[in-house]
Amino acid sequence: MIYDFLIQKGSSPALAELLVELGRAIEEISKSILGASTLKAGSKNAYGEEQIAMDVKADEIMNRTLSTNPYVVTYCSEEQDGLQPASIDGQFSVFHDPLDGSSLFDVNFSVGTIVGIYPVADVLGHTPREQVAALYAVYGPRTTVMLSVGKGVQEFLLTEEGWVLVTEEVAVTAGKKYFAPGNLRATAEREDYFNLVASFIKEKYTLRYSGGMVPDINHIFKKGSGIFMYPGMPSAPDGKLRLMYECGPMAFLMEQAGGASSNGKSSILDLQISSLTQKTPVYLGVKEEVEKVCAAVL
Ligand code: P6P
Repeated sequence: MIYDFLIQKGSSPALAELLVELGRAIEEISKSILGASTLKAGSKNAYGEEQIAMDVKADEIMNRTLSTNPYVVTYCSEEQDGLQPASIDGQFSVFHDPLDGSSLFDVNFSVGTIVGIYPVADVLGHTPREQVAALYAVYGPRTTVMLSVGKGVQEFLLTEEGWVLVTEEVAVTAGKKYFAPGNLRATAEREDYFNLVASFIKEKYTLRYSGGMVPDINHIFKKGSGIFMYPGMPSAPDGKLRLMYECGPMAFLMEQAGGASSNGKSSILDLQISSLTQKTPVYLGVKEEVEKVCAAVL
């Protein structure tokens, strides 16, 4: 019983119940993906980006779950513009990217859902270190979830009988050398990033990059080793990935698994939240690799 496991891990009953509900939402998204259209929905998200039908469907499933949950006071989807009210007596604000990597959906690459949960109604001025839980789901050949309630990282598998715990202690320590160099375009504008990527190539690192943040980082968690990079560049100094919906939850999970996160200068978890749409350069993975990257990038 996932609820009992979460309580044993130190989760409050309210948080455990919320996470069980999120598990049901992820199960519904997973089933919806099986026969989903890859066509555009004819709508745009809060940033004016074209949506596919599955973007809209996943967003609707997540928002329906959050808007009716008694423990959620506010929630915000990366697809929408601004905090949405839920239950006035709720204690958590929830941020989610309902279908990360949807540009890869038509080519049938793995995509994911990312969630960060805060114990405050208004996160502005707070930091991602204050998250009480973070998770992501990978919709691949199998549907799995990586979750932390602040006591390490656990992995769950969706089966016909429901969710089962498959890994009780996910650890990112060291091992085979993998690298996931996002935003390679930046090497044309940044000699430091060009030289860093070249150093990984010269040291015969194995490339593991699909263009989907969730499967690319899941590879690091499952192999226990690797480095994911998505730097900024002069034309986009803060890069592309958003603190609330992608980098904050992933940094929480990575540091809970013994890895490290950075924006090039400090832990992602210590960045002050000044906007719900703020972006940040992001480096995630084995501590030594993150330290190497921070020493190399200007
Ligand atoms: P690029 C997917 O669109 C995404 O938001 C992340 O999942 C991924 O890490 C990144 O963008 C990939 O960006 O520039 O390689 O297409």
